[in-house]
Amino acid sequence: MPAAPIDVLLVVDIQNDFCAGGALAVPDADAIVPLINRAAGRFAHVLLTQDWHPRTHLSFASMHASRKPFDTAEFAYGPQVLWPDHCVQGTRGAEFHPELDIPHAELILRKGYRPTIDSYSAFFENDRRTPTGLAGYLRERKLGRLFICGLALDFCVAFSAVDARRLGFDVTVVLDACRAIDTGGSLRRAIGDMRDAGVRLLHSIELRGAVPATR
Ligand code: VGL
Ligand code: ZN
Repeated sequence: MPAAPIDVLLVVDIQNDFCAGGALAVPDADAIVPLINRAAGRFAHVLLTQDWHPRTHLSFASMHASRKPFDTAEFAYGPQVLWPDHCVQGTRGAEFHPELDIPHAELILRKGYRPTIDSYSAFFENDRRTPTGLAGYLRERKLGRLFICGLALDFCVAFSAVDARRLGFDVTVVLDACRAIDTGGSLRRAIGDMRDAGVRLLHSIELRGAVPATR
């Protein structure tokens, strides 16, 4: 019999620029940090993602004359939302929230570092082709049952969850440990896409039944 898949918590983009006072602040983002710290305590294996852009990233509205943040532009790979400059490599805005407290996190996966390709998903960049390497990492370590939380629910969390399902992982999103940007109908679309892909959605209280306490 094949061994049972191992549980892992993927904590997405809990960085200053997505929190209060940040360049791309997600409403009420700070409220989820204690929930995530508590959830992480249940998992033996936790991975973090970090949005990590060069200063002149093409997803920044500032790179496009006469374009504003939250406009949509046509990129080589299709439509792309233009963002305020955020999570620039080596800046305070790109650092993790000071109250994020997960010393046992095993991996920090940086994404969005290619100047002309954005990367919402922790698995594939927005061209939907360029892999980040995370699928191979998870498979090699037999981390087959993913729980995902963080920012933003309608972009990096949802894209990661849907890709993980397509790659054959068992995927649960912990909804109350996420917050959304919600621009141009993105939140409705993201919830629909996750449901269609077979992503389980639950509340952090339900982790008690879903994940045996390992720490
Ligand atoms: C994100 C927009 C741009 C996210 C990252 O973490 O969801 N959203 N970069
Ligand atoms: Zn970004």
